[in-house]
Amino acid sequence: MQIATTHQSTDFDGLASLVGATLIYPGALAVLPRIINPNVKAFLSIHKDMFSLYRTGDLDLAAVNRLIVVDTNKWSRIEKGELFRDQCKPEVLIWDHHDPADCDIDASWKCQESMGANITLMVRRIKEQGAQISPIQATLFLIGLYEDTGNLVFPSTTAEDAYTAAYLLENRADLSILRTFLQPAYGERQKDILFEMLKTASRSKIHNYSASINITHISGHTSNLSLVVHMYREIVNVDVAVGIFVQRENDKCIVIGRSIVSDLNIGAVMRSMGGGGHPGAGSALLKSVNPNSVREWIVELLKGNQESSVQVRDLMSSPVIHVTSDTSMSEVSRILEVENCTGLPVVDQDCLKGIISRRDFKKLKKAGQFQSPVKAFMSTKNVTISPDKSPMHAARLMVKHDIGRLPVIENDRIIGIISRSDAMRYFYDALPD
Ligand SMILES: [Mn+2]
Repeated sequence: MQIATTHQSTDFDGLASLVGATLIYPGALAVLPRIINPNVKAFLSIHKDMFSLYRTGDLDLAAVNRLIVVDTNKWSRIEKGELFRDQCKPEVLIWDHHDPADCDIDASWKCQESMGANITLMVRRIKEQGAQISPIQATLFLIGLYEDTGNLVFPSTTAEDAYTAAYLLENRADLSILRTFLQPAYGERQKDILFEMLKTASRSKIHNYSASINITHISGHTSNLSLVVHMYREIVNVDVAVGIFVQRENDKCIVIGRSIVSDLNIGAVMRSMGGGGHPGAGSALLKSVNPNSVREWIVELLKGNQESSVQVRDLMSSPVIHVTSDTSMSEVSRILEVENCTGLPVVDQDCLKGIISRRDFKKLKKAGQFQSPVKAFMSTKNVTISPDKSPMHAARLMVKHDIGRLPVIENDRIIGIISRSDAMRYFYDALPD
């Protein structure tokens, strides 16, 4: 007997991959774990008859000679994983899109590729085999794909994910059904907690990013707290939001974080606390802790381990094309022309005195003033940056002050200049080697 199975707390990508496996391996039985996500449960309560799904209890597991594992690479996430690993020992095949380095399953065949959704890998094979995908299957596959890629906007999304979405739409995936089930479970309970959090919301600065770490007391099981934190971050409008949910009755703290800046890696913070996650999202579960200490701990972790790998130092231009404070305005005008730039730093003995830009020329009233030194016209309220800051920080300063370049200052000396285009080049991955 061959069976396919997926991780516990099955999400749509897991269920889609499970159904996908039955198309790739006709004859394989799809075994659904006992614990599945609430929205998957809602989907199945309506679509149950459309898919033949089994539970581990329905089958004689000793008779399993081939196990197809989809959307996970760990024994611990598979129901009866130990039994398969230690006793039944079937031939194992893996289809997974998580980091292969985390894989602890010794499989005889693997398809492991980084992809936004696992179903993308499986649809590739289904297509090659020429198997038909029904509109209901296409809908389920697309829900899985959209859920794991955040509607194709998560950074892990690949071009192949997007092509696969198109292919599933060609196969008549139904977007209105998809919307019904992808709509997250934001109910009364989640709303109450969100409102509670907003009452005590505060913002602070960590490495020039905005952060909000909130402590809220909850009681009883609440699903979808991660959605609450996601909404909280958007409403409070911070780069990083962390919810510390205190459950008095069982002495637990559920910590859930969201970050939209790569310099503050939530996954790394949660791993330090014994949890896990991605750079943008993560969680941890702590027992017998004081929530205030947890908050301080998170602040320390966010401050400590987050050093942007690429710094302003790596992107700045140096040496700096500049003028000195007694350079005449006519000479400045000529240099701006020759260098084809809109502004220049004014530097005396490596010290920044000011910035002169094309718009400062409006201050010139009489033609004779062209012979006056630049120091009379330059602006002296200069926004600068230190070389160890991140490109994101530089970009924000430029947007905030509406300027096109930032002098880079170290030990009171100008050591370079970073322009808007330098920062943009970095964001578009054209970083010089
Ligand atoms: Mn997945």
